[in-house]
Amino acid sequence: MSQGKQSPNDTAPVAGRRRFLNTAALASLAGIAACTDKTKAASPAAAAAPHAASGEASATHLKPGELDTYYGLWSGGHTGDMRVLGLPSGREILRIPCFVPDALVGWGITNESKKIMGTKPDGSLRYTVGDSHHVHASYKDGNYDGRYAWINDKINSRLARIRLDYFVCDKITELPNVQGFHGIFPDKRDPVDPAINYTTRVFCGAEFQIPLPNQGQATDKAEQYRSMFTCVDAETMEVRWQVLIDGNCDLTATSYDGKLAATNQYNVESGVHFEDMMSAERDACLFFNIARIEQAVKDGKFRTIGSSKVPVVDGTRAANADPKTALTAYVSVPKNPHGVNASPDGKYFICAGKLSPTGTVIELAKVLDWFDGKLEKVDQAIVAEVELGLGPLHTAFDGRGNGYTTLFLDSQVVKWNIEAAIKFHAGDKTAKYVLDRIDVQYQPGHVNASQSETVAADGKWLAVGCKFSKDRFLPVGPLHPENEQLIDISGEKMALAGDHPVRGEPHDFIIFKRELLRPKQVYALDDFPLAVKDPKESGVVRNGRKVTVKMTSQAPAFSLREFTVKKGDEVTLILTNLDKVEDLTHGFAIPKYNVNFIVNPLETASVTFVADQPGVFWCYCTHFCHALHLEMRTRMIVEA
Ligand code: RUQ
Ligand code: CUA
Ligand code: CA
Repeated sequence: MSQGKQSPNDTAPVAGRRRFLNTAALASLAGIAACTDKTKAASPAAAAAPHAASGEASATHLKPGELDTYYGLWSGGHTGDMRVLGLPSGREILRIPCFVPDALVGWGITNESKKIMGTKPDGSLRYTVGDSHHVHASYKDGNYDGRYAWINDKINSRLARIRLDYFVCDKITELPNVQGFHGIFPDKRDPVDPAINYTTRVFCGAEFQIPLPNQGQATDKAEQYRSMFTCVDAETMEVRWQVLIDGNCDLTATSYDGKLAATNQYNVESGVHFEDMMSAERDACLFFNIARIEQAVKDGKFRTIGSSKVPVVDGTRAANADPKTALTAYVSVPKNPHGVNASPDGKYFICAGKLSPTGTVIELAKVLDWFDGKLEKVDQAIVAEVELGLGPLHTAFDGRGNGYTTLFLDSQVVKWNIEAAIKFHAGDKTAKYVLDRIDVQYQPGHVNASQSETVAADGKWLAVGCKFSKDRFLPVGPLHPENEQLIDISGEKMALAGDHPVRGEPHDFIIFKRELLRPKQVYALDDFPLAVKDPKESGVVRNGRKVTVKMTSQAPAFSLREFTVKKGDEVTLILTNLDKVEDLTHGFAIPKYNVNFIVNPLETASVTFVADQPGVFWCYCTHFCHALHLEMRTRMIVEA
């Protein structure tokens, strides 16, 4: 379809090679893009006049002491954490460890964090690597409600939840029977009960197809490799159900009425080799009818796979040909799409083309019509398929009817009007849908705007995750930072407002108004079952070879000056920080025992270790807390 289209009335005529990318062209372009700047020269819009900065852009430079107006929650990529940025300044304020140990807070060291991360029978961490991609937060009435954020780990198929009152990870769930867990999105309300106008589910797409169950059988039979779409309960974090599908899942979006979730599919071919995944001209955007799936699970129309107890319903094409009973609908979109995003007016999902230079607009009301038997073919839900540029990946929104799509190969963001694109697609060739293009530095992946996928999209700021920074920062050897750029989108023209180096490698992020969160700055003592509530409770309690050491901290001292254990004891040390003052954190390090963690105001944390080395060990406070911080120590004596 895209090949038959006339070029839009863009800044320059669309050259033939821009119409469609075959595999070879993509490979060569990607090569060029990654190592030189030739893509800029090849791009017609790159020659356009530089964009004038508008007044808003200077707001990125906050005066000392001024606070940002937006929070940004960023994925940390393979550092396996979530990062909190203040915007528009771009300052990194916090890293929240989830999937990977963290040396500052003792994540993966304390018993509490190990329990969340998951351990092997010997007590060691099950995983110490992660690859976090996607960050989304819980909704109420179509806007963020400040309860939770979620982030995925692609390597080990884990979903982590962050409490947005304390900015800590409180639960991690590993999805069964999937690999390459990529896109996530919370639902925005319940499809059936109108009273439930907030997030109760998180949907998770699995990118890689694997033999099911994956126990070593039939590994050579590619036709038996399958992928699944998973629903996790937002409160309990238990897996509710899975849908067996044809093809694979990449990214995920949800509708504002709670009725639909979708995933873009780049491998409908179910290829196990690179070339096979690009053999079909079109792939799909796969829709899930949430109410029907939940009903099928209730009615017992499911099976289970392997040792997992999770209900698996059948979402394959063959089983869902009748719209009246279908759980799924496969909408055909051009070759190897990436990114599916929900417009803030609730009407459309946008699929970016990746190997096709197009954006596809799918009207959700029409998808629902198909499920109701009122639309003959589900592909009729496509209301636009228009050219945007080379390598479209992700789309953000300004709440004024415009989409902002990253063009990986063109190193640009293109601003386009969705209703104009629909008119153009319907035959009105005078409809000018491309409104602006801006060069970014360089090769952008994710893009998101302030409040973008909420009903409160405000069209102020656009952040662009540039995968290559090349010459934008002081050279620091072969590993370059990535460049998170900030663009002012409040005017008609986009204006570049700032470069921000970030450690590799964030993928997705969300940006929202600071008023939506009310973080707590001090813990509640009673929230910790092990809390040592009074310094008088401090001491050493022996139970055979198991020893419990209870201690409190109050600047500048620990409640015990020393404590004694015997070589070979299994020691559990519990530390409660009784300081109630905001920002008064203590650390606790034990030399030679690989122990270091912190306790924030009124927090309790514990560690367990075997006292296998006799001697005197000065346990000291690692977090600067007081003028006598250096003196804040206790002695662990391990008797031979
Ligand atoms: S996907 S750009 Cu996870 Cu686009 Cu990273
Ligand atoms: Cu307590 Cu430093
Ligand atoms: Ca494909």
